[in-house]
Amino acid sequence: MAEHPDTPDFAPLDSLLHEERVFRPLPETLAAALVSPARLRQAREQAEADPLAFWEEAAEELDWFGRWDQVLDDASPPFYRWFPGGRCNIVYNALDRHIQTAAKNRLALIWEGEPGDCRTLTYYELFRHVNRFANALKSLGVRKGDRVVLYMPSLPETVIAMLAVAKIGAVHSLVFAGYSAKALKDRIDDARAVCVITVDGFYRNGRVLQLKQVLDDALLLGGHAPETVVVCHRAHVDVEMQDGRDYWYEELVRAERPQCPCEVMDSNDMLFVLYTSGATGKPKGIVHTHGGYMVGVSRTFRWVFDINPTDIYWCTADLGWITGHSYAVYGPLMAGATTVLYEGHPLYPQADRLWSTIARYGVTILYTVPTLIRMLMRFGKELPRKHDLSTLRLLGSVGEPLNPEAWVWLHKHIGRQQCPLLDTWWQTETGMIMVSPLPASLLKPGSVTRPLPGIVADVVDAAGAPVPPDKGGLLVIKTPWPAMLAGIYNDPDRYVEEYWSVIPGAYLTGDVARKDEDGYLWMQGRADDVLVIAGHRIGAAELESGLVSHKAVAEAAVVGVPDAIRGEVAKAFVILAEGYEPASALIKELKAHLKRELGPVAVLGAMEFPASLPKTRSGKIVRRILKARERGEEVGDVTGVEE
Ligand code: 6R9
Repeated sequence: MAEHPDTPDFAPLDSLLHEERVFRPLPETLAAALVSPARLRQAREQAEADPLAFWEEAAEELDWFGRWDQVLDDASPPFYRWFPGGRCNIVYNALDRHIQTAAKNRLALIWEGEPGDCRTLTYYELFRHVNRFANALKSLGVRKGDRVVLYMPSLPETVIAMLAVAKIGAVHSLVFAGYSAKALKDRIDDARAVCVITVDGFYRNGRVLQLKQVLDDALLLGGHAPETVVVCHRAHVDVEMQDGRDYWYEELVRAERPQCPCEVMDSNDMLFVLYTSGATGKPKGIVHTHGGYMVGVSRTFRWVFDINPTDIYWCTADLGWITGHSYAVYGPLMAGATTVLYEGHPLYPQADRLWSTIARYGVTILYTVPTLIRMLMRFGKELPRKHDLSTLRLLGSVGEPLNPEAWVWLHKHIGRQQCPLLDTWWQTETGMIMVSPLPASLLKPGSVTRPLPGIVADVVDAAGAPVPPDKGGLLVIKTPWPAMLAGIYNDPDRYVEEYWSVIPGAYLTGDVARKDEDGYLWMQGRADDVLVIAGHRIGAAELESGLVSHKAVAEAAVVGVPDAIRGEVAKAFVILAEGYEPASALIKELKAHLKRELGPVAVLGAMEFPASLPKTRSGKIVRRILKARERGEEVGDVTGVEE
């Protein structure tokens, strides 16, 4: 999602949000934590003194076919290469090695379809499915290095296909099932995919979405033509199959053997390309490789989620999002954990689907997104109370700033004030969680706390100088990390330009944040969304947080609109909570509330009450659409936008 901020004159931001609440870990949490505060302190010291030894130790927890020559090759920055010379395959760590241990018969996957059907797969079963499909792909002529596009929703076959593609050394590229034919075509073109895997149709919000049909439409648009198309049965709707190009998944795998060795990859061989929806139209393919990615994801998954064999872990992210890749598939499988997957809409058929699902499977760890939490808050605390959520022991959030009110609600009403709530900051490009508490950390609602050990992040001004505490600035990463992107597919110049050129020597995240006196980070939104009101720079996230802290507001998006006197004023798009109607008294009240919360600078201009906000499938508000509309400008690429 990261967009490059075109703000070379970037000055520090004012911070308006002041949150004083602090939550200490319970003694029992501290006692049980995989990473105790003492261990965390030691890890930070070690990582600071010798970062390469720190990451090398993490690499040694995984299985390799051949040891690396070096931990990090930094001879030609920013093209860093982690564990060069190392021989490995991430799938070996996610599957093959578990087959030789007690994990063999453990559940790898619990999958629930939107209509309520359920399937489970043990590690051994998943292993056999993956091997069969890996062999089938080879029979179709897919080779090491070939790109395979997966246009699929969250299904067991999607996980099987990801792992099968990676196992034979090919490169997967998932495209959200929900993207249009045009968006799909652009991605097939850019990746020059030899094969596309899809399904006949799937269930979303009570309807069947006919994916094969969309793929047919995409391929009719011309451009690069894949040699083969594989179609899985899901919704059992009629589809057209083109002779010699289209094959049914079930027929392909039937005759294949359930054994298939992992292709031996170099650490820096490509694992996947994942496209982020840029503002400019041209899709940007973020490249991740086997070695560094597996080390970074494995380490962060185990440390942050404190995983143990009895956990039932549910990451609600769609598999087509980086969160689905790293923390619904690769992270949990490398840890030998049980991961829950859900096909459909989180509020279908009712608003308590999330809560009933947790109860049904005894979910112990829930990793989800702020937009869903805010949506569920709207339905009140009675709804979760109807379900047994007592199995939960950890809560996680990702994707957007989690405002303090939503944080406290989740912690109190879902987490019984006992479950640590981990707000994790990271990006498609970072591949792994970068800034996050661990279960034993002291928590402040609304803060992503501190960079994980081994991660050197800072808040700087346009010249790259650190800004004083409590001022906002550009969030940058100052040293390479294992799961970092290897580049942009087929576009090395764009990689250098967008991420490494604005602040020399540092990776530009495109986000703005402030650091408090304790070194805790508070995300203020995207640099592109910063408002300049009467000379004050304010992050959109703070204004939005101020608004949603009012009980009438379920969700809010704030953008700057030009103003003759103040330069810019804030315009708010507000979704009201149940039982509230837009009225001039309420508008007045909300404006006053914002000033009370954030101070006199927080001047709201107009307010609108749309039926919904433009969002990506991963739940991010796409403010640039609102902004462009306000300014009468071109909206640009909207392929990633769902609602
Ligand atoms: C994993 C993911 C990345 C952008 C990122 C930032 C926003 C992610 C956040 C957060 C505040 C958090 N973001 N986590 N903002 N607090 N905990 O979301 O990847 O889709 O590439 O988006 O999402 O703006 O730069 P991606």
